[in-house]
Amino acid sequence: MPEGQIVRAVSGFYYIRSAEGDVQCRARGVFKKRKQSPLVGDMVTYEPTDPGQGVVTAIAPRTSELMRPPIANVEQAVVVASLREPGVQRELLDRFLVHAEREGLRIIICLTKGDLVDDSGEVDAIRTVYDPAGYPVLVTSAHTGEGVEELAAELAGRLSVFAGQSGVGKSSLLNTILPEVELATGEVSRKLGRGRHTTRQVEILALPGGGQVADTPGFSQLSFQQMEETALGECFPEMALRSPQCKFRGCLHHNEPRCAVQEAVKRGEIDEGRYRNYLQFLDEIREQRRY
Ligand SMILES: Nc1nc2c(ncn2[C@@H]2O[C@H](COP(=O)(O)OP(=O)(O)OP(=O)(O)O)[C@@H](O)[C@H]2O)c(=O)[nH]1
Ligand SMILES: [Mg+2]
Ligand SMILES: [Zn+2]
Repeated sequence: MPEGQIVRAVSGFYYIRSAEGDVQCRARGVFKKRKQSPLVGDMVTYEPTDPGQGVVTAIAPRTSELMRPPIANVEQAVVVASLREPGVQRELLDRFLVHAEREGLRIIICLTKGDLVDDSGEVDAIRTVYDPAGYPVLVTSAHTGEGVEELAAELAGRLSVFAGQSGVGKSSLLNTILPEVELATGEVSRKLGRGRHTTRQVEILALPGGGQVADTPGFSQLSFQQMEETALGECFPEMALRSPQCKFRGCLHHNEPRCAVQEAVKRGEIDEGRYRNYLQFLDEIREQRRY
């Protein structure tokens, strides 16, 4: 039976790209019974029915899986945040970073709308926070083309996902990288100061030089279901690096004595804002486990 990759999903239909061409499929009922659902990015086997149509019969094991945005098998996450309209939301950024780390993804932080800020102080401050975690920070502008070539080079040859709040300019940036596609973009609401959820579906697009990139709908909430307390620290690279020096194995870096992470925060080697977000997430995970 033929195989292919799900590149888009719309209300129960899966659009599959395969050597045979593009095929529109439904999923076999058995997936629903198993509470399994195909995701964009899945490599699947399908059974052709009519020309250009078929039924998904099997899903290959995933190398990674994100629930928000929902996509499988990505290798790299481009975490998109805008410097203005709306400004960078550090907490949401850190939330997504945890999920991307958990899936072992390569990560790039992409700051958009660089044309709206004149001094570099703000960007430098963000770099100071994320350098110790090992995340490259790229500044881009869909209006001036700043950083676009650099970003395109990072996308080459792999499957990446653009993820971030609504209105930060994910689709606009992809339009500058992929001039032959015309993704819809939407104004940021002046009144609410946020985007209007213009992109409604996850869609995988082919890059001209090889590789693929997925545009996704913006999100503003992200929870930590099915995450263990002890796994959280592993998703903050600058903390994971130091935890072997903590006195206690399984240290949660909260109020344990002789904790290398808390000491590094005090010395200013770990950003305080990152650490605060870590504690906030730890609290949320504990709350969830209570039920
Ligand atoms: N000044 C400036 N505005 C930009 C830039 N990139 C995007 N915008 C504007 O930001 C608004 C939102 O852009 P979109 O590309 O639709 O944002 P998005 O992240 O795809 O939003 P959703 O699809 O809702 O998740 C639009 O009005 C764009 O014109 C930029 O580099 N500079
Ligand atoms: Mg969009
Ligand atoms: Zn510790």
